[in-house]
Amino acid sequence: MRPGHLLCAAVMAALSQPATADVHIVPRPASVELSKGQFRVNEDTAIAFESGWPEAKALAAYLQSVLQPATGFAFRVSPLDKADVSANTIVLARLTQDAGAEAYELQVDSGGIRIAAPQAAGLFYGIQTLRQLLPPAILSDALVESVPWDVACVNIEDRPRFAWRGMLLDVSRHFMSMETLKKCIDTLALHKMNSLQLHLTDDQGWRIEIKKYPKLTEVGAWREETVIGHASKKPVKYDGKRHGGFYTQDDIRELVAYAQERFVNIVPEIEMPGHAQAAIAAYPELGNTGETLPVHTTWGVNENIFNAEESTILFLQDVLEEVLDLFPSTYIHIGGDEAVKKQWKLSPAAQARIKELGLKDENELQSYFIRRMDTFLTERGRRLVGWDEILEGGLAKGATVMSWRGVKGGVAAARAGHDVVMAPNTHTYFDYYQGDPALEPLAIGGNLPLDRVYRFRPIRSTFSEEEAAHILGVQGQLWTEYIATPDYLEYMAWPRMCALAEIAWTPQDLREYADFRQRLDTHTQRLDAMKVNYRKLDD
Ligand code: TNX
Repeated sequence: MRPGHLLCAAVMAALSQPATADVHIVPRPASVELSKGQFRVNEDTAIAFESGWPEAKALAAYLQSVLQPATGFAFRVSPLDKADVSANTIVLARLTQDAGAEAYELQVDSGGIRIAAPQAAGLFYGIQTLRQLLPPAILSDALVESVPWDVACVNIEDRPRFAWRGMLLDVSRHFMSMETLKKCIDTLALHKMNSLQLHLTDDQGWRIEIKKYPKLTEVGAWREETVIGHASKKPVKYDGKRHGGFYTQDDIRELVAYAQERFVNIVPEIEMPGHAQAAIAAYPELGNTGETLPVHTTWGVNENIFNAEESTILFLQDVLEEVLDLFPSTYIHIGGDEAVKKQWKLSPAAQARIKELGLKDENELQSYFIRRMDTFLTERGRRLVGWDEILEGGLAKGATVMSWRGVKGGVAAARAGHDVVMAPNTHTYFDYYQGDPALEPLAIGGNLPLDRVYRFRPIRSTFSEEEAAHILGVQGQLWTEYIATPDYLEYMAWPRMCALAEIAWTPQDLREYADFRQRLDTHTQRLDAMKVNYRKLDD
């Protein structure tokens, strides 16, 4: 037998444990032991939480709130020391051994259910697994009658592979409602995803209220019209309809709190120095030409970038100051991609600035710009993250790199000692087609079917242990040039985000496409119950 066959046999043995024979959890847990029998949730089932653990109390209420709508049962909630836990109880308990911040154990026997974790996040993920052990209809927000709410007897020990399990949502190209964002957070949480990067600013719209600079939203949040069809198709046609919207600071606070309750960290992205036309439309002095520009109405890389004057750097730091007040995230994304240097090359002011600072060229000016933001954020206890272009011209040590132009930038960054989030357009751009373009709704281009996403390996076999430790995780991107509605957003996101969740969570040696694909047949019933408009599976 060739070595390949041996490896294959070992993987097959792992995959054929009874584990996934009857439980179809996505992402697949690290360890599942299935035994005979089941526990039936009924109108007398109670919930008990570890006494003196306020987060467990809050999660008991959360568990009650997710089990009630479909079952119609009350689920009495009480602390463990007061509860009669002899039978018919779902217990949320503290696990004393240090299994990791997000780890949990879940045991089901015919008498009851016990979820235990060292920290609250683990309890939350145990609850998500429990929701998937119940019949898919449990995820319905309306009463579902005559379903036996049975849970198979099982012993699960689980923890994530990566700490950064993310999705990017571009709310600049198309504004998305609070309701859409909340549903998105709920769906991510079910998949144990823990990071949502909001791409809040770009050429086509500025989407966050900044008190000090009201024109950013008064002017920058609205564009006169939007290109129809693919932007590369000439002649370009426009719809003549004003598009826009923004999140007030109260909206942002509400959203951050909603996400926190679901263990999702929102990473704000404020783009600089490129992708800046909406901001320049609001405050022309931020640009290089003095020209008054409109908020951009078509797609593509744009040469209108911020100038690098001290006043502009301070303006953007004022913006970040308000952003930091709203978002508790350690990581703050400053963009950094696709900053075309043409205007800096032509601008006498930019050239004078390069001289004054003793820099070599425009790349070093970008690097200076980013370093200023890095120092600003670091002084405030935060960490800068940016697209892989921030490596060009040198990068401050503490900065984190998001690798989008394939994995090359990420590999180089990890080698240079930076933390990395893998977000390559080769495997994680969910704005790309997922089937034959002739049969799919209009997308930006590309070809990224589900199985290709699934096969992505964030850690290369050539990485040293130290380099591998710099890979924080993975992120799936939803750029929304061609995604104008919540339905289409869900169509592009799911089930590809299910595949990404499994890359992010499941040990590599338990990942196998055929096994995943089989579980998806059950899992899509859950998405149906949640009314998520996922793309139907190919056979
Ligand atoms: C490149 S990815 C961009 C975005 C576009 C996306 C479309 C990145 C850092 N920049 O501005 O929306 O391609 O796929």
